[in-house]
Parts: sequence; structure tokens; C-alpha cells
Amino acid sequence: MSIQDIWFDTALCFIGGAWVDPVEGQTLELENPSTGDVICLIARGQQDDIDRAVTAAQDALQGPWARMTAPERGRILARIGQLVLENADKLARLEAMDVGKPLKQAKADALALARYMEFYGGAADKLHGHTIPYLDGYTVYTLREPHGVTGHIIPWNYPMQIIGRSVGAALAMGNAAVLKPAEEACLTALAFADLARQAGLPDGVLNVVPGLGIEAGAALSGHAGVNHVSFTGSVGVGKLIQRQASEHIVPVTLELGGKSPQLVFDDADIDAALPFLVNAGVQNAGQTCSASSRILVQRGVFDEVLDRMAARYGELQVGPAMSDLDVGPLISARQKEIVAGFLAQGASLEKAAQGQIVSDAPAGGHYVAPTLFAGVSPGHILAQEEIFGPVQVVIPFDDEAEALSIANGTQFGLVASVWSRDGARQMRLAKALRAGQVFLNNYGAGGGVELPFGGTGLSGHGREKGFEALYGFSTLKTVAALHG
Ligand code: TXE
Repeated sequence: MSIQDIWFDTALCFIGGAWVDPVEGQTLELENPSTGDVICLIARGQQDDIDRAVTAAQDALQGPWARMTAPERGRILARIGQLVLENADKLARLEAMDVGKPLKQAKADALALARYMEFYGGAADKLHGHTIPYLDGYTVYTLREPHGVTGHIIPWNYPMQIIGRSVGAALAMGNAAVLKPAEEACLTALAFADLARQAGLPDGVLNVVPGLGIEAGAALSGHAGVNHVSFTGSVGVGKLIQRQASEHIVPVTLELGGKSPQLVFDDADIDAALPFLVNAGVQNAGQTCSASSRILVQRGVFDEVLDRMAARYGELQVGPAMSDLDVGPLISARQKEIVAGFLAQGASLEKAAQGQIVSDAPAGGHYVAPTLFAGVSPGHILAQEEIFGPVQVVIPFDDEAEALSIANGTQFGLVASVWSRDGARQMRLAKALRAGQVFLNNYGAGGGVELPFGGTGLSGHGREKGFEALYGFSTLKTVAALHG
């Protein structure tokens, strides 16, 4: 199967409503992580292409987009959502081929993208300003306005979901966007632009420039014409982007991953917890910012939880995305090397269980057997650093205070969950856990698009998803009229 069978003839840049070659005419090879084969060539955008995209976005802000009412904007977003729904199977196949995620998981991402567009379509006219009682003779009110041009630099692990939550919210507030997808996976970003065009999004309101991080990415995050940058990716690049944005005093939203714990207490409903404990670690082959890579278990149920997790690991099947097994390949040889490095650091630990790579998995694919480590000390590198692969560590604890101290004992703060039947404990921990999201007796709440999402510490700052994102993608103007 080729991309021509699914969607495009070529993967160019989408700028000002048209498909264009990159100025310097260079391309990059896009790899299928399940096989190691080249899927197609994609545009290798550079500074000139980003310049063109930013200019197109600035022009769009002088055109019909700026005069459109919020409900009209919302209607276009909802139409994009409808087209995403109608094309969900095609989008899922494209994503499975490009990212290597099992087809079912790719389909869920496509449906989430549709939901984001519905949600932000409906939200476009709901964020209102206020009137403020003030001195006699004054009328004071606030206006919510778009930043202008928003830059979106996204990774390869969940392209559709991240486009939905960041581009969706930015467009709802009337910004014009320039999107730089990851060099490892950019096809659904381009397909999304195609659908947005079909839905009637005015030219230049969404521009997509594929390319390398150090070229197109850095050109976008450092561009003087960009008024807000939204970045999802590694901590190192997040720091660079924040530094660059500070040159122009531009606000940034950084979503940088984590080391998210699940706390399982003696009084937990283990049957209910079990699927969440494992899935949250191996979904998308563990390449998820909110992956739960640390499982903290109270000693009274430690053996039971470990045995049952290990049994589940033993059943996990790893293979090509199109075979739709439990776990697909990692995105690249580089990512596999990073994960192999972590596994080597765990060589002296107790390996509780491993999943199976199917025997007919293509030799060129980047497969890693999911691995569960037991009895890991909280300070071990495997319990401290983001691995971004299907690897989980199980850590014992004695009491609530120790669990909290281990849970909060990394530099990250993205997600945490508590499994316990004790309501007071749930409330205490919900307050004390250092995380942007706390889940009680679940993990991830089904990924609802309505739920604000973001982190603290090295996990970043700013919130995307939900209504909250609209504040970040807009700015507030205060108007004070003295009329006597
Ligand atoms: O991320 P990068 P990589 C973490 C995860 C993973 C590690 C490395 O731990 O193992 O990061 O992944 C663009 N200026 N996460 O190397 O490099 C790049 O082109 C501007 C967590 O893929 O941060 C891509 O579009 N942009 C994470 C995006 O940044 C630059 C998801 C992400 O790439 C740039 C991915 C630069 N100088 C990785 N350099 C999460 N939070 O979910 C790169 N980019």
C-alpha cells in the first residue's frame, strides 16, 4: 500500500491554501517504522518556506478570516470535524503506516481529532469578555482577541490528537496557524490541511511546512512574525524554544512529557485497575507523554499486582501496525537505540515479564519487547527518566506518605493516578500530587478532549485541551470608556 492509494500523490508544503514545493526543492525520506521501508519523499521545508507560511498567515489575518463572526468560524471547524469523521479510516491507515501505531489506536486518534474540531467549533463563540464596575462615568469591559499568527511544532507520537488540541483551539480563537509536523511523521498533518481546505477554511489560515526540527522548526519558533508558539516534544528542545521565544517576548505553551505514576493501595479494586496499569504503559509502544511508566504498589498487594501485570505482559503481542496487535514498533532506529540504552541500564534489575515480538515481524521494523521491571528503587534511572518505550517499573511502598514522596520525587509533573477505595485519601492525594492531571480510580479518563491538559516542572507549562486552551490561544484587551 502506498500513500497514493490512500490520499496524496506527493507530500509538499501547504501554504496560503495551495500545495507548493519547498523553495530549495529539497526532500526527506519518510520511513514506515513497521518495515523500515521508505513510504515517500516529503518536503524539507527551510527558513524561506517558514517565511512564506508566516506571511500567508499574516495575510489571512487581514482577509475574510478576521471579519468572520465567531459562530461562522465555529461552523467551519465543525465542518472540518465532519470531514475528519468521514475520512477516519483513511486517516487511520495513513497514521498507522507513518507512526507505526496499531490500526485501532490510529483510528481512535482520528476520532479524537474529529471530536476536537467539534468541541472547538462549538466553543468558538463561548469565551466572552467581562464588564467591570469602575469609577462613576466609566464603562469598562474586556475583549478576547487572537494572538495573531500561532506556530505549532508537534511531535510524531500523536500527530492527529496534538493537531486537534492545539490547532483546533488556536483557530477557534481566530488565530492563523503555521504547523511544523515532525520529520518522522507528517502525513496526517497534510491530510488535515487538505480536509480544512475542503471545509472552506480561508487560504492562509492553516499552513503546514514539513521539515527538520533544526531547520523548519527553529525557523518557526524564532520567527519575529509569530505571536505564540505551542510546542510538544522533548525537554531539551522545549528549553531552546522558550529561549528563542523570549527574544520576541512571545508566549509559549510547552508540553514536554513525564514520568507519570499510578499509586495502587491495599484497598484498591485490583480487577478494575489492572487494564489501566498495563495499557497506560504500553499504548502507542509507550511513546506517550502521559504514559504511566511508574507503578507504585503498597506492600500488601504488591505480589498480586506484580503477578497479574506480569501475566498480562506475557500475553502482549508486538508486530506491524497493520496487523493491529497490542503494540507496534517504535518510531525510528534512533528511538529504539534510546530505549535499548535504558534497558541496558536495567540489566541488573529483576525483569518480571516481557511481551512477544511476533515471529513474522519485518526485520527492518523497530520492534522492542515490552518489559516490566520489579522492585525498582525510586532513585534508579529507569524510575526517574522518560524512557518513551514500552517499559514500566513497579516500585513498592509502605504507606501514603511514602507513596506521595516517591510519586512527587521526579522532576516531571504531568499525570498521576490513585487506586484506592478511601475517599478521604483520594482527596488528600489529588491535592498533594505534583501533576497537571490526577485521575482517581482510572487513568486518562478516556482521553476526553474536554479535559484541560498540561504539566508542571519539566513537563512544561500552559494548558491545552478543553475550554482552558482558549485562554492560552487568546489575549485580553481592556477597554475603558469615559463618557461622563
Ligand atoms: O523530540 P524533539 P524527539 C521526548 C521523548 C523522546 C525524546 C526525543 O522522551 O524520547 O523527546 O524525541 C521539532 N527547534 N518526547 O527527538 O526533537 C521536531 O522537528 C524547533 C516527548 O522526536 O523534541 C519535532 O517536530 N523545533 C514528547 C518536535 O520538535 C525543533 C513527544 C519534537 O521533536 C527543534 C516527542 C528545534 N531546535 C518526544 N528540534 C511528548 N511530550 O509527548 C526539534 N524540533
